[in-house]
This record gives sequence, structure tokens and C-alpha cells, in this order.
Amino acid sequence: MGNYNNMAFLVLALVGFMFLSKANGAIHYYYFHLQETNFTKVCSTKSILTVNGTFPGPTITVNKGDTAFINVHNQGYYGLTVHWHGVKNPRNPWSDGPENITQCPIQPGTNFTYEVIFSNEEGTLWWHAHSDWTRATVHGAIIILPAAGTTYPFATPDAQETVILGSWFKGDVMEILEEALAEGGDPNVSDAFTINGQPGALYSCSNGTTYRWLVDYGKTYLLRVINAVMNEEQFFGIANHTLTVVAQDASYTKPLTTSYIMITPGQTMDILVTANQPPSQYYMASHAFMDGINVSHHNGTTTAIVQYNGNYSTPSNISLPTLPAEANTTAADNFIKQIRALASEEHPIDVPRKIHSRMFIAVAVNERICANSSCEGPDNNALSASLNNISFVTPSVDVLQAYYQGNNNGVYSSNFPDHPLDPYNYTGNVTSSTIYSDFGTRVRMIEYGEGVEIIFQGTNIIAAENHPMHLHGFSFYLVGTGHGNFDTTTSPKTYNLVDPPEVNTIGVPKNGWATIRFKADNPGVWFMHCHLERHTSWGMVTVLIVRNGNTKETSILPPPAHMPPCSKS
Ligand SMILES: *[C@@H]1O[C@H](CO)[C@@H](O)[C@H](O)[C@H]1NC(C)=O
Ligand SMILES: *[C@@H]1O[C@H](CO)[C@@H](O)[C@H](O)[C@H]1NC(C)=O
Ligand SMILES: *[C@@H]1O[C@H](CO)[C@@H](O)[C@H](O)[C@H]1NC(C)=O
Ligand SMILES: *[C@@H]1O[C@H](CO)[C@@H](O)[C@H](O)[C@H]1NC(C)=O
Ligand SMILES: *[C@@H]1O[C@H](CO)[C@@H](O)[C@H](O)[C@H]1NC(C)=O
Ligand SMILES: *[C@@H]1O[C@H](CO)[C@@H](O)[C@H](O)[C@H]1NC(C)=O
Ligand SMILES: *[C@@H]1O[C@H](CO)[C@@H](O)[C@H](O)[C@H]1NC(C)=O
Ligand SMILES: *[C@@H]1O[C@H](CO)[C@@H](O)[C@H](O)[C@H]1NC(C)=O
Ligand SMILES: *[C@@H]1O[C@H](CO)[C@@H](O)[C@H](O)[C@H]1NC(C)=O
Ligand SMILES: *[C@@H]1O[C@H](CO)[C@@H](O)[C@H](O)[C@H]1NC(C)=O
Ligand SMILES: *[C@@H]1O[C@H](CO)[C@@H](O)[C@H](O)[C@H]1NC(C)=O
Ligand SMILES: *[C@@H]1O[C@H](CO)[C@@H](O)[C@H](O)[C@H]1NC(C)=O
Ligand SMILES: [Cu+2]
Repeated sequence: MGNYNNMAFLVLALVGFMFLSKANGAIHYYYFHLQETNFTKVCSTKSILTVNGTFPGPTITVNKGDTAFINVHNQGYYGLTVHWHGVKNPRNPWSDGPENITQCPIQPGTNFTYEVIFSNEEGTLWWHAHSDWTRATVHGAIIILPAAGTTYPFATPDAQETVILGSWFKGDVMEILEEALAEGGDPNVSDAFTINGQPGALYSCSNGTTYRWLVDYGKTYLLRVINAVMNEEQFFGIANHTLTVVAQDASYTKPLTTSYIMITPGQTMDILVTANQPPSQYYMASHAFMDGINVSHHNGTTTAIVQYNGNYSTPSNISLPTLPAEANTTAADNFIKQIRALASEEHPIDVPRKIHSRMFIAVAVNERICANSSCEGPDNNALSASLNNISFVTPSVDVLQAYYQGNNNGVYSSNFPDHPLDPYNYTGNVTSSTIYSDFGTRVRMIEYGEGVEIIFQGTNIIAAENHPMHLHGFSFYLVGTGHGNFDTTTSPKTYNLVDPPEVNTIGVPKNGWATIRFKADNPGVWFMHCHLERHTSWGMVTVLIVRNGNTKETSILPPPAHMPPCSKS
């Protein structure tokens, strides 16, 4: 009896503690004013959509476990939405953001307040618009500091710095997208990569505005690197300085020292940098990692200056870091293969061992038949893209609303296949039967609490290249990758279930595979897509719907009062 009472007390105390720790998370309020702003870069001036007139936009800073209410007021010309990339937002898909997946766009002249609920994320994430290509200019950093009373799992850095890698287009990104979809060919490539909004010394008219990071000799900095580039993975490094990666996608890793990183669009990395070189100026630099053959991409290099405080003569030429060549797959692999979760007592991981839902998803660029062979893609067709040969068709009523109302109303169908319906040699020579994709708004239903495994298989159709796959609402474990076709016998034997990195975006190697695992413990409607924007636009996308569990605490929260309405068109 006494034991029973003690037990009941313990349970009550635990529940009380959970409520307390929830209530202890601070609340933050931010106001985002979406507005057109003029900027001059790479010798030309144009008006872009920004948050509060800055490119990149404002930084959101919270502690682990806090909640942020972000009121987005649209003073621009077209409707859009905002996504909090890598924030799980437990039970709250209403604030996740992808257009017509979890909400309809916030129309000009109106506003919407996102409730962004932080849970176990700690490190760096980012926010970005999630409507067509608006994220090119509408994005910014999210910094999640350790919870009050806790510290970093490494010596507290002397200071921190954020580096956002971006793309700059001289043309209007919405026009570029429309033009590409109408003509069927590749979209125009960007005109520059940027570091914190500046192209840097190697681009015309840009030397004078190069971003400078001032450092003090002897100090150690936590550098938060975010890849907000639209269509290219990046190699990044700092001349003469060693990088120590300590976190990826707001989850700690075992410290990894390296002279360069490979970071895909969507990914973030926290890196310790010690200013221990002769006081001077050094370039940090970033250029594309692109091992696809003949894949159109921007081939420039963006730079910023790491400038030591103090008295020294300005160097006559500033050292550039030695980065791997654009097409160096080995260099990309060598870096990625070394990343391991910290997996400590304070930062444990929990890789699902029991798998209830296993999906094998072929990732492909395709052709869409074009009337009169009048398109600019291969064979005079239009370019397209797919997952398991289905090119996703975006609905005009959001999937979440249709699902929550308990009737999909023809908005979507729940028959996304668990494997390609017509298997083929994914990495072999492609035949005409595999070039064309089907079209549909197909989703995959998942029961609450399931162990889920997804094997992404890169394919050789049209243009094999690395695809950064991103899942909303979760972080997942990257348990294995390899080249060639996934082999059901030999490939799983290479899995790392001990300390795989816990991330939200992974590069599926060119003509290779990547396996992820996660526990479906977040009910909601969650977008899954390639984070190369042109592939998303072509349909390399699907939706996972995780059903409610049996209790209120395992069910979707009720919708907020003023979801943006979907137009009746
Ligand atoms: C954006 O601008 C508005 C209006 O000036 C201001 O109230 C708000 O605080 C600004 N938000 C940020 C994040 O700077
Ligand atoms: C931006 O530049 C255009 C063309 O130079 C000009 O017409 C417009 O008024 C400017 N807008 C702002 C907000 O300064
Ligand atoms: C923001 O939206 C709410 C709800 O739609 C509305 O009541 C309010 O007037 C709007 N605020 C502004 C400043 O437009
Ligand atoms: C795309 O590039 C082509 C060729 O340089 C150019 O003619 C066209 O105007 C560009 N489109 C946009 C929307 O900037
Ligand atoms: C950039 O400007 C600096 C002076 O601010 C000059 O020393 C340097 O030569 C310029 N670099 C290039 C590539 O023009
Ligand atoms: C940086 O490294 C390069 C290449 O190793 C070297 O030539 C240069 O002298 C170094 N710069 C400084 C300031 O030490
Ligand atoms: C790449 O493009 C070049 C020039 O258009 C062409 O000669 C070559 O065959 C292409 N290579 C592949 C693998 O498509
Ligand atoms: C880089 O791209 C530009 C523009 O497309 C092209 O003219 C140039 O030849 C490319 N440079 C290299 C080294 O491939
Ligand atoms: C690719 O990068 C690796 C590792 O950085 C290097 O050893 C190798 O020489 C590079 N290969 C090529 C072809 O540049
Ligand atoms: C989303 O739906 C609205 C209508 O509610 C439509 O106007 C818009 O084009 C749709 N967006 C996309 C990306 O299909
Ligand atoms: C699939 O294609 C690859 C690359 O061409 C080839 O090496 C392999 O033998 C093919 N596999 C089968 C089963 O045909
Ligand atoms: C793939 O096609 C190339 C060129 O047509 C041919 O040389 C090669 O033998 C083919 N490979 C396979 C596995 O069929
Ligand atoms: Cu892709």
C-alpha cells in the first residue's frame, strides 16, 4: 500500500514537473512585416520581398523549450506563408507553413500569427517563406540557446556569429519560376551566392560591400552556418582556420575537425572556430558542390572577410580557403561519413529498432510530355520530378484542413505507394518507360507511434545528382548511405544504430541511397520534399499524415482562430 502511494506520488510529481517545465519555457513575440525593398548587388538594382527591409531577415533567438508567437503582416504584392525549418512544433501543424499543405497563403493586407513551439531542438535552425520561390529573399536565422541552467556540451564559446549562405538573382524570382514552368526547361541560374547578403570580392561591383566578421585573437567563436541557397549544395571553409563541427540541424554531434564542410540547402551546422592565426584578414568562401553532369547551376564563389582586431598592415592579397572542386563526390562523402551524433547522457538519442512502416522511395527528375514538342526540356518535353514516380500536384485547399475536417473531399488521396509500382534498375541506363512520371496529390498515412524507415534511392533518370531530402515535423536519424542500388541483404548490414546523426535534411547521394528512421510521435500533416527549389517546383514532394494517438496529449491541437482562408477559385 505504502509503495503504491509512493508510486502515485512519483507519477503526480513527474506530471507536475512536466507541466512546470512547459510553463517555464519563456514566451517571445515577434512582428514580421513583409515588404518590398530595393537592393543593389552585382551591378544591378531590384526590388525584393523582405521581412522588415533586411536581407537576410531578422534573427529569432530563444532558449530550448520556449514558444515564439510570430505575427506575419503581409504588405507585399502576393500571398505567401512562412515555415520554421527544423522546428518540430509538437501537435501543431497549423503553424508549420508550407503553402496549401498546412495553410493557404497570407494574402496582401492581412496577417497571421504563428505559434512556434520549441521542444528538444538546441543549436541553429532557420525560418523561410514556403510559397513558390519566395524563400530566396524571405529567410533568417533561428538561434536556440541551451535551456536556462544548462550549458553547451563544450566549453562555452567567447562569442557567436551567424553565416547565412544565400542566392542572388538579378531577375525577379517569381518571374523566373513562372517562365521556367511555362517553357519546360531549366530555370535561370542565380547570379551570385551570398554570405549574409553580400556576394563578396570575386563578383563584379561587390568588393566594397563584402561582409566582414571582426574577431579577437585567441577567442573561440560558435559559428552558426545556414544554407539558404536555392538550388545548389555548398562547400564552405575559412582560409588557414580549422573548423570543429559540434552540431547539425540543432542536434549535437561528436566534435569533428575539418578544413571544409559540405552543407546542403536546408541544413545548418554549428562550428567552433578559434582565432589563433597571425592577426590579419582571411577569406571565408563557399561554392557549389555539384556532381551531376550537365546540370545547370551557378558556378561562382562567394567570400566574406574574417578580420582580426588590432594593428597590422592590410595584407596585399587575402588568402582564400582551399575548397574541394565542384564535382568532387569523394570530398563530399568523406565529410558526411564522419558526422556522428554526440549521443551522451545529457543528449541521448533513441533510434527506432522496431520498424512498422518501411518505405522505399525512388527520387527522380523526369520528363512531362509537352504539346507539339514545344518545350525547352530534354526531347522538347518539359522537365518534371517525382517520388516513386508520382509528381505531386499542389491542391488549392490545404491538406491539413481537408484532413482535420475528416473528409478529404477530393483534395488528396491516401495512396502514395511504399515502393515504385514498376521497379527498374534505378542507377542503370534509363529506358523510355521510366522517364515519364504520373501526377497526383497522394499522401501516406502513418499510425501514431510507429517506427518509420524510409530508404531514399537516387536514380539515373535525366540527370543524376545529390538530392537534399527534408521532412517537416520531425528530426530523423540518418542510419546509412551508399552508392549504387540499395541492396536489401547487404545494405542494412552497414547501418549505424549507435550514434547516427539526428537531422532534418539529408543529401541522398547521386546514384546512391540513404536510409532514415524516426518515431512517428508527432501527429499532423507533414511535408517531405527535396530542398532544391527547382525539384520541389517540379513535384519531388509528398506528404506524410501521422494520425492522432488515443489520448488528447497525442492528438493535433485545435486550429488557431484565424487561419488564412483558401480562395474559392
Ligand atoms: C519589424 O517592423 C515593425 C514595424 O516597424 C516593428 O514593429 C517590428 O518590431 C519589427 N520586427 C523585427 C523583428 O525587427
Ligand atoms: C525601388 O526602385 C524603383 C525603381 O528604381 C522605384 O520606382 C521605387 O520607388 C523604389 N522603391 C522603394 C521602396 O524605394
Ligand atoms: C490581423 O488579423 C486579425 C485576424 O484576422 C485582424 O482582426 C486584425 O485586424 C489584423 N491586424 C492588422 C494590423 O491588420
Ligand atoms: C532568364 O534568362 C534569360 C536569358 O539570359 C533572359 O532573357 C530572361 O529575361 C531571364 N528571365 C528572367 C525572369 O529574369
Ligand atoms: C577590393 O578592395 C580592396 C580595398 O578595399 C583592394 O585592396 C582589393 O584589391 C580589391 N579587390 C578586388 C578583387 O578588386
Ligand atoms: C595561410 O595559408 C596559406 C596556404 O597554406 C599560406 O600561404 C599563407 O601564408 C597563410 N596566411 C597567413 C597569414 O598565415
Ligand atoms: C553534356 O553536354 C555536352 C555539351 O552540350 C554534351 O556534349 C555531352 O554529351 C553532355 N553529357 C552528358 C552526359 O549528357
Ligand atoms: C560558369 O558559368 C558561366 C555562366 O553560365 C559560364 O559562362 C562559365 O563558362 C562557367 N565557368 C566554368 C568554369 O564552368
Ligand atoms: C577530392 O577531394 C579529396 C578529399 O578532399 C582529395 O583527396 C582528392 O584529391 C580530390 N579529388 C579530385 C579529383 O580533386
Ligand atoms: C494554393 O491555393 C490557392 C487557392 O486557395 C491558389 O490560389 C494557389 O495558387 C495555390 N498555391 C499553389 C502553390 O498551388
Ligand atoms: C544496373 O545498372 C548498373 C549501372 O549501369 C549496372 O552496373 C548493374 O549491373 C545493373 N544492374 C542490373 C541488375 O541490371
Ligand atoms: C548503358 O549505355 C551505355 C551507352 O549507351 C552502354 O555503353 C552501356 O553498356 C550501357 N550499360 C548497361 C548496364 O546497359
Ligand atoms: Cu532534388
